[in-house]
Amino acid sequence: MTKQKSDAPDITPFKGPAGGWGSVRSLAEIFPRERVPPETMREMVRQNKPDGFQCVSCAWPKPKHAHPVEFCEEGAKATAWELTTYRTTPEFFAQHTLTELRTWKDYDLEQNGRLTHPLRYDAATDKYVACSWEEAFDEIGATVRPMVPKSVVFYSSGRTSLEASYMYGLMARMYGNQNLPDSSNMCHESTSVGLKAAIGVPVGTTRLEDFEHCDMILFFGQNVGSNAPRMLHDLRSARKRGVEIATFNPLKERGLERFTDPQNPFEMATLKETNISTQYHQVKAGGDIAAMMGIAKFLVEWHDAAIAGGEPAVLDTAFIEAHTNGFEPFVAKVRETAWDDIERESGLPKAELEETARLYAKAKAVLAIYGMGLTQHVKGVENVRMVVNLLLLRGNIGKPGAGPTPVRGHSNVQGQRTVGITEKTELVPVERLEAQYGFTAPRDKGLDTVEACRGVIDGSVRAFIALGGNFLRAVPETGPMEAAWPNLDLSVQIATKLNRNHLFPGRVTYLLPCLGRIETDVQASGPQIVTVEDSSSCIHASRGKATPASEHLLSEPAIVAAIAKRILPHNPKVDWDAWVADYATIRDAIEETYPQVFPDFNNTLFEPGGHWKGNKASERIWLTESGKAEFLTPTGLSATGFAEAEGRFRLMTLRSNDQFNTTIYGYHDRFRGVKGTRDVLFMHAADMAAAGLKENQIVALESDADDGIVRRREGLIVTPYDIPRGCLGAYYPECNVLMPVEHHAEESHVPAAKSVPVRIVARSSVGR
Ligand SMILES: Nc1nc2c(c(=O)[nH]1)N[C@H]1C(S)=C(S)[C@@H](COP(=O)(O)OP(=O)(O)OC[C@H]3O[C@@H](n4cnc5c(=O)[nH]c(N)nc54)[C@H](O)[C@@H]3O)O[C@H]1N2
Ligand SMILES: Nc1nc2c(c(=O)[nH]1)N[C@H]1C(S)=C(S)[C@@H](COP(=O)(O)OP(=O)(O)OC[C@H]3O[C@@H](n4cnc5c(=O)[nH]c(N)nc54)[C@H](O)[C@@H]3O)O[C@H]1N2
Ligand SMILES: [Mo]
Repeated sequence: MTKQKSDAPDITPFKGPAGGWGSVRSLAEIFPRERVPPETMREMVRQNKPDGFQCVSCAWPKPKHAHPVEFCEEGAKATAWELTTYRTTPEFFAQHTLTELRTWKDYDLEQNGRLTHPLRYDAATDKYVACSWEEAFDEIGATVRPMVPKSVVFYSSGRTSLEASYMYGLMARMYGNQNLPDSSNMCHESTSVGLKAAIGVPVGTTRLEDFEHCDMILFFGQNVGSNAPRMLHDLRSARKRGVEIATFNPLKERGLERFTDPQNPFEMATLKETNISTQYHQVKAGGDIAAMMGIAKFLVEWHDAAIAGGEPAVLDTAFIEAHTNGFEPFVAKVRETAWDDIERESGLPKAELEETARLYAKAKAVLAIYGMGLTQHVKGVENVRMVVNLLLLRGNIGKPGAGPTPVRGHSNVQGQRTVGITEKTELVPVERLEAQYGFTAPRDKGLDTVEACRGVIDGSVRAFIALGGNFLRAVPETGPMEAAWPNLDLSVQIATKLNRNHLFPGRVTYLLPCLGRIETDVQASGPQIVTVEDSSSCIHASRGKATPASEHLLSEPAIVAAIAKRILPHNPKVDWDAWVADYATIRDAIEETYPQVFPDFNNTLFEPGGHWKGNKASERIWLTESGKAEFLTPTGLSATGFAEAEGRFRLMTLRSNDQFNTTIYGYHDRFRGVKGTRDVLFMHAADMAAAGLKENQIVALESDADDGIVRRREGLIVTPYDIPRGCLGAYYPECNVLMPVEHHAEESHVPAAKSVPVRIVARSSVGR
């Protein structure tokens, strides 16, 4: 394995559409890059099919009638990443200390290939050494059993199946805590909190069919071309029906502008493109509450005028009357908010907001699609509530073609919450679990991601077990977190590839390699399937058929069961071994705990398009305290949570088109024209001029959070870009070092990664 260099950067604007020949060329590079042989590539046609495996990339729903090849460029990358023929073996670890590996880049660590053996960290040599599974489980058990339950954290990343997640949550509760932070805590927790309070369900209310019934789409803060490319097909069909799409995003993201379907020979041959957004509003980072307030203000003004003039109403007063609560104070706030403030905070002229309001006022069914651009702010929950406010004004929830449509991240992140991966007691049927398994479940709230970080830093967290993910790299406050990690008494990482978190050992440290979802999982009763829930609450079976990367791998359910058996006293009501022998029995147990959500679970697994678990808000049944859908009066117009100050910028930490979260596939962000580097700082030319900066100049960013803590990211290449003034863009996770752990969404604790207060420190210049 040779390490890929990230120097020789080339940053030139990309002129092509999303999809198209660029995507085909990229696909042609992906499989050779991972040295995936042709017979393995055949796995690709089984991706996202009812009897195939569910893509390990994003959570976008899979259609009932799959395309012959139901995957996208990003899905292909994720598959090739898992099926790579590269291996990270005990021989590799014999040659490299962790001190040395910590100087490697994220890309090089994972590109080295799949982990093959269970490993124990040996402090004397500073190396991982192969060990037996029994040795690993026994020492983990012996370390965890005497610990204070509250000092142990059970993290999970949203790729893990419903089966493994259910067992994992149960294990934590039987052990005595709900310290179950997961990647959702860094992602759509603002949605789970915001939608639950507003409409009584923690998830979106729409399904793929709704794209066929909407006549307008509001699109906030989601980069569809890179992060959910299969949605481009749905957007394109909607556009072909004449659906208007009004997009709010500080950056002109290519997937939101133009798309050529790589699966359509005619489009490919003729270079035909579909324009996706019919309006594109480059809102300031953190300016969405203000923008939505502006739209609401037009609606209210037009409504008042219509009523006065005897014209038809603009607001859906019958719906508001019958179904909502809190309308009066919200509208009072809308009336009293000044246009000057709306324009300043959103960064958008009134005329642009009027364009969107005009469309919205006449649209009959509107989808509101959104992603991290709304959730990862200090006022992330208010952003989500504001989306609901807008929808409620015209009755756009609970009818075909209308409703909030959050785009979830990891392929099973929504499902994990459904089966008990949560730190919040009210989200779990504790009494049922107690009756089913004969134990007393903890009632104290557990640690979420932010609280787990605090605990690692202050030393109150003593053990950290991770079912997937790259926690240390994904969370804020990289410096203090890396410094504190070695103080842990136990660090256990269950993973498929080596990542940076694995290079920070605790006193006792194990790195346990598991099967990926695409691989065959054979247990005592034969080959197994697992299940996942997509963004639209549809549950799918997934059957892996590829040969496992190593004969020493165990499945996630097998690893969880083995740990559970070591850390818990014997309980005759939980037969961990029987569950591992036949995952259908885990699904029976899930059905017993959640009879309403999973009726007849084992017989609904292969429904085309997945089995919809239902959604009360989509039937206009509001499971809120008032029994109505709730308007929320926002507390202010800015979502950033910090004041403007001289020299202070709002940094958005972004994903490239060549990464999956902390997994870096390569150094090419095709849609943004970046090649050969990730050390880019996107900046407005006028801001560059005002700060006396030149293109390609190397600068550092420093945290400007007014908390006296020095946080610095060196070596960024200043790049003029079409971005609102006062805003900066740079890549995650390399910029997490700049994020204070206390800079998070107020109610949901999602780290506020889309408006990090920073200032620029100029260093030297470089030429091209
Ligand atoms: N290929 C690939 N697919 C992925 C992932 C991946 O890394 N790679 N990650 C997965 C996961 S876990 C998740 S959560 C999703 C993430 O997918 P997204 O939700 O698309 O997340 P980001 O890439 O962080 O980009 C957020 C978008 O919001 C915009 N934005 C930033 N700040 C604001 C703001 O204040 N207002 C508005 N309106 N927009 C703003 C940015 O310009 C960007 O276009 O994708 C999932 N799918
Ligand atoms: N600054 C900033 N920070 C962010 C974000 C941001 O936009 N900006 N986004 C946040 C979001 S939305 C998310 S979801 C988090 C992501 O946080 P995580 O979910 O913790 O991180 P990932 O990068 O998805 O995890 C990658 C690792 O998962 C392991 N893995 C892959 N497949 C499997 C598998 O099948 N089983 C197991 N056990 N392990 C596997 C591999 O070892 C790989 O190295 O990051 C968050 N952090
Ligand atoms: Mo995510």
